[in-house]
Amino acid sequence: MSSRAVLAIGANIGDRLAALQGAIDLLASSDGVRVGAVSYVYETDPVGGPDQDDFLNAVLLVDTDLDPGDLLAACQAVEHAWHRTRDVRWGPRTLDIDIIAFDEVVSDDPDLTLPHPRAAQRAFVCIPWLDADPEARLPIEGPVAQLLAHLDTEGVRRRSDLQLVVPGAVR
Ligand code: A4P
Ligand code: MG
Repeated sequence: MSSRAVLAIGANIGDRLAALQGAIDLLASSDGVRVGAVSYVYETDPVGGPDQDDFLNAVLLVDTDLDPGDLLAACQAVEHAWHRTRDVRWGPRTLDIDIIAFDEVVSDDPDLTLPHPRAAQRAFVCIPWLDADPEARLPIEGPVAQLLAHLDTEGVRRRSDLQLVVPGAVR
């Protein structure tokens, strides 16, 4: 049986748009992963971590036959393909892929915490998630539109000049 997962992608080094598009392309070609809706692209002020450049962020919905752990492994393989290094927590990165939610799964496993523990506080996740799914709900927390009403959205700017494409999707 197929599951629905919500993935947040972000990049703030190098060709950021190419990294986000590359993530979509590689995920779409991963066994057991089908990419559905993709949000608009947002330029976002960095949250936490050292002084660093702005991010591009987006959210995608995927249908998957994988279990959560195998989906995380697939995401990490895609990060690795973009030469992601892990030097500084919350530091700059060529590509970050977080699993925001996986069906209604709730887990406090530090290797895969579901839903993502910081998603509800992050406008750079909630705003694009609502593009991809206006009815989005975060397990435990509730409707994403209600969460967003309490967040500072100033640092999240839509880049209408940039567009992500789902391979094979009819436009
Ligand atoms: N991990 C646990 N739960 C999850 C999950 N739901 N999805 C584990 C993905 N990974 C999860 O992640 C560290 C470990 O988290 C992994 O080994 C995995 O098993 P990482 O990607 O290696 O390191 P990280 O991303 O630096 O740490 P973390 O805690 O995931 O950071 P966040 O919360 O992802 O924050 N500002 C803007 N504007 N835009 C951003 O995209 N991103 C971050 C990173 C900070 N500030 C940002 C942005
Ligand atoms: Mg991460």
